Amino acid sequence: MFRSIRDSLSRTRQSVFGQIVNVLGAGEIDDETWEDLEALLIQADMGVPTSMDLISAMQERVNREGLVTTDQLLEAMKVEMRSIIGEPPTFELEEPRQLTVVMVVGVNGSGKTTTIGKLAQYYKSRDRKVMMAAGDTFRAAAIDQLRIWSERAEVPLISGQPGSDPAAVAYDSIRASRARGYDLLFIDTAGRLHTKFNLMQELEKTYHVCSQSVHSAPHEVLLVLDAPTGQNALNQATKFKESVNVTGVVLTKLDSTAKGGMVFAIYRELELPVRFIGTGEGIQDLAPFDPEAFIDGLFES
Ligand SMILES: Nc1nc2c(ncn2[C@@H]2O[C@H](COP(=O)(O)OP(=O)(O)O)[C@@H](O)[C@H]2O)c(=O)[nH]1
Ligand SMILES: [Mg+2]
Repeated sequence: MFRSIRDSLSRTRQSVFGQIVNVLGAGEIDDETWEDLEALLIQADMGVPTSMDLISAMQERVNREGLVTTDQLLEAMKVEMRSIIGEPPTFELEEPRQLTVVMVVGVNGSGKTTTIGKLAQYYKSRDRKVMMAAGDTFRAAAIDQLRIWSERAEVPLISGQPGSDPAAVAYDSIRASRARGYDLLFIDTAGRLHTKFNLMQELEKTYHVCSQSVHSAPHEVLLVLDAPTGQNALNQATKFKESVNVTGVVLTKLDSTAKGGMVFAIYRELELPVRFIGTGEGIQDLAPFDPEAFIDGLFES
């Protein structure tokens, strides 16, 4: 697991955080050092407010504690990064109950369907009885794609006809999970609709069906964000948050970008916990988010 987070951060480490180590080790800390640091953090997609907060927290420590060596500065940065992440709220997905319903939302191409395949495999291997629902009914190909993942993970799939009502598929899948004794249901959703439908309204309908059918469902609404799209992904996230009660983030494609700093913007700006990281296109390429491993992975060479 550690290796997987570490490997997926190699681009971030090489391009940005490696330079941060150089800046911190370049000699006396002056205004230019802080400016260079801030530029690098923004380049890593930490976002302006989060980067500025981190810099001022570090400046305060440098002044108060008289930090000078590269090691001291790096350690201070890691501690401040860790405090941005804080302690996550309870992960409802992993709490014991008869049936846990998880909606997976996000724009097209962010990695929802792939992530459901990976999550199904991950939790199946942890002795959960997993089922999937093909709630992206607007494209026949989306249903087929989830079917392939359900076969790979060897978990059952509930689907409807292409073009059918996604909320009805959600309803059917909840009934099927109950009837067949499954305890973890992942519902895939559309990321873009034909123009006559409103995506957020459709998601709200599915959300409503879940909450009407199972006590306090959906227990998690996981928002899948595509790390390479950076600030754009953060803007989308705000829209999803306004519409459904998003409870956590899966950050995908961290293996293909240098923008690992996004994790901190997700915590600080969106106030959402990151639950998993996508580290590739295969079924095993998923790592539970571990703050210490993540932060260490940004710096270690
Ligand atoms: N490199 C990489 N590619 C990913 C990852 N997650 C998903 N993808 C790819 O992103 C593309 C879109 O994924 P898909 O699951 O269809 O997205 P959806 O439209 O949100 O359901 C596919 O080509 C996936 O293989 C990841 O963690 N790393
Ligand atoms: Mg999909």
